[in-house]
Amino acid sequence: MQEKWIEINNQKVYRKIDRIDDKIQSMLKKVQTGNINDLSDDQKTECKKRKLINEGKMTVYKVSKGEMFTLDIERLETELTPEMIANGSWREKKFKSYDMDALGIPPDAGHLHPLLKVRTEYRQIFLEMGFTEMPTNNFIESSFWNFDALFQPQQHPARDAHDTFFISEPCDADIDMIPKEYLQRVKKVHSQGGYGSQGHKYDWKIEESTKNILRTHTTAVSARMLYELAQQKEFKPVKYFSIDRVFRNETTDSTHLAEFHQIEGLVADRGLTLGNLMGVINEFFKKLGLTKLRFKPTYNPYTEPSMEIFSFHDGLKKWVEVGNSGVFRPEMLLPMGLPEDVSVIAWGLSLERPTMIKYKIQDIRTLIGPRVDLQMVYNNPLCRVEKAAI
Ligand code: FB9
Repeated sequence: MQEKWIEINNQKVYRKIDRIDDKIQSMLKKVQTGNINDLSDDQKTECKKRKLINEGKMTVYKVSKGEMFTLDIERLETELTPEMIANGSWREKKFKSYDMDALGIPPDAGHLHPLLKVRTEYRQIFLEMGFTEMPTNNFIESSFWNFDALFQPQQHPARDAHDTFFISEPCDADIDMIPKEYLQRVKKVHSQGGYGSQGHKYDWKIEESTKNILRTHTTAVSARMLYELAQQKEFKPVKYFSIDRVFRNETTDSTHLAEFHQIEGLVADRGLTLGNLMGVINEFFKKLGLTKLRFKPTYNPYTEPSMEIFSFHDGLKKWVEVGNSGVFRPEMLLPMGLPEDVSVIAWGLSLERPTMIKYKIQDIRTLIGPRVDLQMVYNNPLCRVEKAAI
């Protein structure tokens, strides 16, 4: 009826034409034979709707000879040689025009590991704050300097094999390398107390203190440096720092390895207080762009009081632990021979945590260790510790 082929009158159907011109069939035949361009626009729309045809774009370039067209490739010289100048042949030669925008070939050069780049930044911050770097070139340490000198009792859990790597050969440190009188004072303060302290009251054993280990913190180096300071004829205030590897027998995971780089700063002077400690920590982290710090009381075996350091993470909108700190105990300082009115404030953090944050590294095992892709070292951009939130 729509095509006016039939009409219905008094419920009777009447044919109105003798033959049908089936437009759909002719349209389909054109599609079938590929004569798409014979289709009307309506038919094309109909076919696209029925997904019988797709419409695509084809760009055709018409190429013709330009005025510089030639069949013989004229060799353009790319460099002017001393010989050309000497024999004058440069006169007959054509030179490729110099592309002043061409980038130079990047020279082959070494690349510093991200950790070492961040270490340099932290070292710079300590140096500009007037700190002197401590010599940390001994990964192997005696239990005496790593634990006993810090008044850490011999039965402390951190001293067993679950947390500490013990050296089998040589198993023991040379006892003559530990100053005898000092060793006796350490033994006494552990076992009986002294200097106003009741001590840890246990049977302190020399054999425990000569066991060689991989140092568990760079505070062992701080202890050695403070002992040397105490031997000076006259006490003078010092500011020391260290950034180096420490080893702990921990289960490894995406954020923990059996070793990490500890960053440690300390200030020794007469009459230092917790306020001085908070002040120097605020100054240190301000240079890293962190100005919103909070301090939370905590416990360390060798510092009292001790504080965890937190910084507000603008990105995560939460407080993040950025380090630990405290005032070294008198039971550590006085056996060394430091004057009674000298106190030592110190703080520590790791190098890996800020490095992973800076370089957006999720798994510490892609930063250090046997599975590191050296291309990562090559690709890493320069490290600048700017006013960036952690
Ligand atoms: O580094 C840590 N966090 C951190 C540091 C920096 C940062 O971003 C930079 C500022 C831009 C982001 C995070 N922490 C200490 C806190 C936590 O990551 C913690 O879970 C892991 N800690 C390590 C020890 O874990 C076995 C970090 C490491 C650490 C902890 C304590 C000390 C040193 C390193 C210390 C100390 C100390 C205390 C008193 C006296 C002397 C030294």
